[in-house]
Amino acid sequence: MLVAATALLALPLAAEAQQKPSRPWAEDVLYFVLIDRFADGSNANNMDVQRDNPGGFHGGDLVGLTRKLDDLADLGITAIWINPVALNIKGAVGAGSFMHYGHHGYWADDLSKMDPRFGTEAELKAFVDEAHRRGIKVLLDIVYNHAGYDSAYTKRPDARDILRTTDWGTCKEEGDDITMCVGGLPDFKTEKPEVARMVVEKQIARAKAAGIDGYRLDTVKHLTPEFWAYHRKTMRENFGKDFFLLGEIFGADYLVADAYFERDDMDAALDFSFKGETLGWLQGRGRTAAYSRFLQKRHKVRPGYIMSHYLSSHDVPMALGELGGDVQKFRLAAALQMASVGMPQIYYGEEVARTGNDWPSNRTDMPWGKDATLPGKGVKRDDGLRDYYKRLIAARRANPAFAHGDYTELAKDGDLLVFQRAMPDSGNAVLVAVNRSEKPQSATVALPASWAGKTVTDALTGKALGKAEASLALTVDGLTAQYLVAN
Ligand SMILES: [Ca+2]
Ligand SMILES: [Ca+2]
Repeated sequence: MLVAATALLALPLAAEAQQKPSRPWAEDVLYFVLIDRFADGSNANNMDVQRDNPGGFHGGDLVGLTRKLDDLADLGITAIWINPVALNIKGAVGAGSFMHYGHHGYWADDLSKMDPRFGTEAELKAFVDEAHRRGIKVLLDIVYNHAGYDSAYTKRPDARDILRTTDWGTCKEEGDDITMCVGGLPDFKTEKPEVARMVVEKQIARAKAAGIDGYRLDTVKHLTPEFWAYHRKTMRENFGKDFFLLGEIFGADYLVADAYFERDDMDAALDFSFKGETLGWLQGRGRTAAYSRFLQKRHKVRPGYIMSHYLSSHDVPMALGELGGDVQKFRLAAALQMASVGMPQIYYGEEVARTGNDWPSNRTDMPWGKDATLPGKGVKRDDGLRDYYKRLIAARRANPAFAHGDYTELAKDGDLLVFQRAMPDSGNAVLVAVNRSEKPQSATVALPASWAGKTVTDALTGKALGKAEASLALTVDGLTAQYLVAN
């Protein structure tokens, strides 16, 4: 019944482009979707679907994703990053039972066309309009650095002028960062202005027609600073000054990303440091004081720029898998993520305990449980974890101190970390307490002066802890996080 109702609701297309959400990017909670693995909304675009092959196409598309927007709005996320949608190669890499196809969108065959497996340009626009109607922004993933294996580019008469490639459409992984073939993928010679224009301009019309809010930029460190300067200028000319650019500078933390921010090449970068530090601390590696110092240092990001911190992605093992399936510890990781400065990024399905670990199992189907949506129909999911994520996200959105506040360490001895996120100007403050041990831990912490006379409440449970005084004797249960607020 639920499925039939949502299918009907998604049918009428928005008559006009919806107004873009005006929320500052620093306040967004991002959700990253691999379209092929999320929701199959149309059989008509299913070609070569092999749901038993972890490297195959599983049939998900933009129509299916659009039908799930109410579900994502209910989770509380405010922006969605979708994988590249340019036409991908038809062939596969690999042999036997594991043939790896371009189901992820990163192996372009023709940048000027859209991959029909994901949908049509009209369906992309309908998805963006419906997202905007719910206050959700859309980031489109864009690859400028390389083409897919054995793509149509390799077969062009001028292939050697535009690509580092061989006749068989792959390339040795050698050279420097700029000229190497990442993963053996033929490298576009983007240091040539005409090639830079080709890869950039072929993708503008589609994004413009759809009303996309910004790009997630792939393989940033494999293109030159001159390319990124040209790119920023071209984006602003075409989309206006607010078009958001989130770069994947592989391995970067705020220090590495700063060279790009200093030149204003982009607005934000993926934070490759958060996951390892956080899982390491939760697994008992390293002292609480050192982890607290790490969280504090993340605030040193250049003002006006954003680091987007994740726990899992399509390029790294799933965090829950790395924690050995320990959902309680994973909850603590999510609580730390939502309490930290930057743009938290949820990788599809980790909010319902999607199973998987390292590639290719980090790209499994979105678990839909009893919902009849393919390809993840019948796949077990943890709705209790989703409820927990809803509470984390709601608390983050209700308290601007999470996005904008400073960081003050309050307790860092043993296994209990307590810190304050506060905005001195507005008075909004949150105390975050996370206990990584299995036993209850206690600490006495100072409370913000602005809390005097108010009731201290744990925003995650709704439980009142009493009237605020100058300090609070806090006890946190084993493997538990608290977000203390005053009201
Ligand atoms: Ca489909
Ligand atoms: Ca390159």
